[in-house]
Amino acid sequence: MSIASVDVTVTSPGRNFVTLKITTSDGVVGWGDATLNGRELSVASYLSDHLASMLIGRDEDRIEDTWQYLYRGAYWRRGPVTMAAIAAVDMALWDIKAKKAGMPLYQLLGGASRDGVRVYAHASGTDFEALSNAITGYRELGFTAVRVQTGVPGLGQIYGVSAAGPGVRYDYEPAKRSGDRPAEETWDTRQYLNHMPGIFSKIREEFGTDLRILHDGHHRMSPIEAARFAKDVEPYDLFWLEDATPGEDQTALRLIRQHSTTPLAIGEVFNTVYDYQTLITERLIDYVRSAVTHTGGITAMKKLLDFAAIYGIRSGIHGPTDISPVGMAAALHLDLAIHNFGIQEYMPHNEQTLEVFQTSFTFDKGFLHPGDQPGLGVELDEEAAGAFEYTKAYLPVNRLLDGTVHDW
Ligand code: CS2
Ligand code: MG
Repeated sequence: MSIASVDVTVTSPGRNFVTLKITTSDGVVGWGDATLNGRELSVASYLSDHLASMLIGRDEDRIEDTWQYLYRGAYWRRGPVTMAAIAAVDMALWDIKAKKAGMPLYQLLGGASRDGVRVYAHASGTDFEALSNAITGYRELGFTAVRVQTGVPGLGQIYGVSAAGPGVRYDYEPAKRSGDRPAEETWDTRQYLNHMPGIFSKIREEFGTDLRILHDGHHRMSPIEAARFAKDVEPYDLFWLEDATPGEDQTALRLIRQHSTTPLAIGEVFNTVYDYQTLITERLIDYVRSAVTHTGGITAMKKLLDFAAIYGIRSGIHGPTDISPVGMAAALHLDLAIHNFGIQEYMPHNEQTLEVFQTSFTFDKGFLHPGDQPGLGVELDEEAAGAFEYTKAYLPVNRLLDGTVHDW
């Protein structure tokens, strides 16, 4: 058998997604997520204009060889666009292999190492009252872990903070439909540094010590600011502090480690194991944050997590709404199988998205399970997808009070 056709679908049921479909010569279909928030069309073109023709006629069972062919053979390596395209091909081929074997993908990855995958929700609010309502709401849904983000007095809308009032589901869309230009937001690290420790203190007072609290710094602190923040929040026992400082300079995290034992997570903007090499071998992080969709797929992610396991580092796979249900399912199969599982991010997709993607993963009392359908367990309804046209949408640009473009 061989790969007979390769198709790319760009659809926008409330937000943009890119999905790859690979069909074999005897009609087995595999799906891959190629969604790169704000740069979706770049990945769609990389797949349609460059990779599709190279894949036709290849043996669909040779997943490792195809991965190496697309990575090493491309000459131009790494980067989010390339690795999202390779990831989509890889996911689709694993989906096909598991369907042909008649088993859920996690069985091909070594079988289940746990009964379910602990997930965390995004609780946010413009002030503590709204944040507290959001935490309460997610706890009532059975979540045992929440990422907490809140407004900072004096600053306007901050990314990652739901603008919905009390009583409305507290999540946010990671990309705004703002025409040809991203929206802009204002930031001031000093106000943030002075405000957040008090918020964590109030959360612990109100919700006790069992609740796992995560927080995302979105790369906005300098290394020394991140070191101060990580030290200041130590008493509140965070499950992790994410993206405390820009991670391209991996050695910057040495400074944070020197000052604090707050667990660190980084990597949602990384796309190969090389982005982690110092972080992992020097144990500068505790959780690997990459998305399967942005890191070359299941083949690459399994190798990265096995490498991290040697150093006592666990998974914290990225799972926002700008990872499609296909990418989420790929994460869940890995989460269920690997030994060094940490936690899985879970921002539930909206109703329109779940009309387009037929999913089989299930949520129960704070845990997800990928299901036991053969393959990934997600199918794209191409007809439903056709009803939602691509619409430009971008993450906001972040500026300091004096107008300087700031880290994101
Ligand atoms: C966030 C995301 O999920 C997270 O940890 O950082 O909202 C992230 O900013 C977006 O997924 C980027 O597209
Ligand atoms: Mg993040």
